[in-house]
This record gives sequence, structure tokens and C-alpha cells, in this order.
Amino acid sequence: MSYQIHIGPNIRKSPYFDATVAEGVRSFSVYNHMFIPGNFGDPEAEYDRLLTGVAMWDVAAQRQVALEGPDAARLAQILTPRKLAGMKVGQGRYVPICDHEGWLINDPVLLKLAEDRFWLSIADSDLVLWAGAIARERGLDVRVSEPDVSPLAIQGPKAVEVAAALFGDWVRELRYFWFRECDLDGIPLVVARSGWSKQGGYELYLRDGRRGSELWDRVKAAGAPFSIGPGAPNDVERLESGLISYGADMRRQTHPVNPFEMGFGAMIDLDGGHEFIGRDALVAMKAAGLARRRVGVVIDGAPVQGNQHPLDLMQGDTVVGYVSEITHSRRLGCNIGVGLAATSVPDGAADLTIRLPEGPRAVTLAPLPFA
Ligand code: THG
Repeated sequence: MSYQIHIGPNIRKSPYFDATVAEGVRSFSVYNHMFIPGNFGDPEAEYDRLLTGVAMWDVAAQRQVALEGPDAARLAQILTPRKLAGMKVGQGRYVPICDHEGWLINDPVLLKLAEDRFWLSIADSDLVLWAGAIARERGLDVRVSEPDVSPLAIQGPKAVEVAAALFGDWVRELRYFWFRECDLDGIPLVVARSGWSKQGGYELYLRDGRRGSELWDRVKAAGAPFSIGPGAPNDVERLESGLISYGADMRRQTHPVNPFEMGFGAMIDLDGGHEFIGRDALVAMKAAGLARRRVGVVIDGAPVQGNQHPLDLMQGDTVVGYVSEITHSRRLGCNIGVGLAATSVPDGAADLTIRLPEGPRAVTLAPLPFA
């Protein structure tokens, strides 16, 4: 391979960009029109640190969409099928977002900062345009914006010790997806117990983009006794854990999925009496029944490389689904992937393959999560 991706001013930089360059970042991807670090040169050490220690990740590309004003709560509810009644200030929730046809267009974490103030911490699609247009077209009294907020994640079993060293013992009691507004010697933050791994940890939402390097250095210093090191959202761990990656696993424009297929059925409350976008379509989709379901796959043979596109899942000569991302898992000692399979394909199907560049490989279905 001898091409490069041209880097211009159209791709936004994170407040932690300089810090990650100083740490020796070796690759970037693009997420929400921003650079996001990919790795720092030693993927195996970065994985091990996440599983046994603590890692710090620049996830500023998880942009916030702020909803502020008298109709903020109404707009939040209109945007997601998940019923938000009962959500408390200081609480976060995973909220699938569907379009009017019922297809998923994002899967953010919603943070309720006040009765009239919310953040949607979004995956990789332009939700600020969607939410702003919905608000304006419905005449709602709410301001929709992308504020100066940039999350830094600390993930891994020792993240709790780093967070406690920085903020105090209250972080130990913080419940999953809950958060608190605070500051670190004047650096304004929201500290949440969350993050895109199943190894535990926190996300520090920096509220002043001029102070990225300062926050990075503070976290690095507090983490030094626990051998903290730089990393990035980890595809191996996320596949083992069954976390969803919008853009990889599904995307409205290329491989659309509905929330029932994606395993979000328990969050889709069709009888809650609340109004939300996509309701009629979701009622029809639920009545029609599941045509596809989310699956794990175990892939035969030698360790695989990561894939660049979704791979057709074949049963004989018939396409019966797709595998969206594959990797080799050292922990499990096999190749794994996630995807969607037709519900007609039984768990034990013995005649499934995917086509890799070098040829077909046998695969078997496996329940998620793998680990
Ligand atoms: N944290 C924050 N913002 C984010 C992400 C994040 N924005 C982008 C992306 N990740 C949004 N998508 C997800 C996907 C999965 C989870 C969170 C955000 C997640 N899932 C858990 C699971 O599936 O086991 C828990 C789900 C639940 O309990 O409801 O955490 O990571 N700030």
C-alpha cells in the first residue's frame, strides 16, 4: 500500500491533538469530521493495558449535541423511542435514534444536565443538523448546538484509582452512566462513569477546548503510579464485548438496520404514550417480525486482518447477511466478528462462509458478547 490520506483543514482537530502527537500517535481515523487516534504503535500493549491496567483515550470526536431551553426535554423525547420519563438530573442513558422510517441514524449517550439542558454524546453521524431541523420545523423553544465539550476517556480496571486520585473517593460510588459537574483546579469538567469498553472507567468531558493539553497532563500524572498509557477505542475489545459501532456495524446510507434487529428491542417502548420520531414505522416493523438478527461469528483458520468493508455472509451461494467487522482475539484464541444474519439461519448452521480477499473462510454463529 503506498497511498496517503490527504490531511487538510476540513478535518477538525481535537483539543488533545497536540498531546497525542507528543505521545507518539501512529494512526488516526476520522469520526464526526474529526481526527481520532487509532493507535500509538503497539496495539497488543494497548490492548493489555485496557484489560489489566488503565488507558487514556482522546475521544473528543464523540461530539456533544446540546439541547437547551424550555422544550429541551420534549425534543430529547421526540428524538428517541426510548422512554425518558423518570430520568434524573445527573443520569445518562443509551438512546437509539431512528429516522421517520424507523432506521437507526445514531446511538448516543444522553446526559441530563438540568431539567432544561441535555447533551447527546453522539456516534458518527450529523445529529446536530437533524435535531436542529426537527426543533425548528416543530416550532420548539429550544437551542440546539455543538458546544465546546471534548471527552477524554480513562478505561480499564485501574481507571477507578486514577479518577479517585484526581477527583476524590466520590467517583467510586458513581453509578454506570451517571455523572457530576466538577472542576480540576479550575478546568471545567463533567465526570461520568462510562466509556466505550467493558473494562470499566470514566469519561472526562472537558468544557474548555483551550485546556486539552493541561487536562491530558494532569490525567497522565495521576495515572503514572498505575502505569497509565495512551490508547484509543479498541476494536478487538469492543468486538469481544459486543459493543456497537455505528458506521461500522450499520449506517443509514450504506447498511441500514432497524433497532429490533440491532438488539435494542427492550429500549423501544411503543406503548409508553410518549411521542417520538419513527413510531408508526417501528410499530409496522415490530408487527412484521424480525427478518435479521445481530450475531457474533467465529471465523476458521489463521489470524485475520481487519476488514475495510462489510463482508457478505454466505450460506452456500446465497447471501444471508453481513459481517461488519472482524479481528483476531488473542484472549479467545480465535478470529471473531459481529454482523447481522437472516433469522432463517439457525444458531448451529454448518454451511456458512465469508469471503476474505484471499478466499472463503468457514464461519459459525456465536452468542454475544464473546467475553
Ligand atoms: N461514550 C460517550 N459518547 C459516545 C460513546 C461512548 N458516543 C459515540 C458512541 N460511544 C455511541 N455509542 C455507544 C455504544 C455503546 C455504548 C455507549 C455508546 C455502551 N453500551 C453498553 C453495552 O452495550 O453493553 C451499555 C449499554 C446500556 O447499558 O444501556 O456503553 O462510549 N460519551
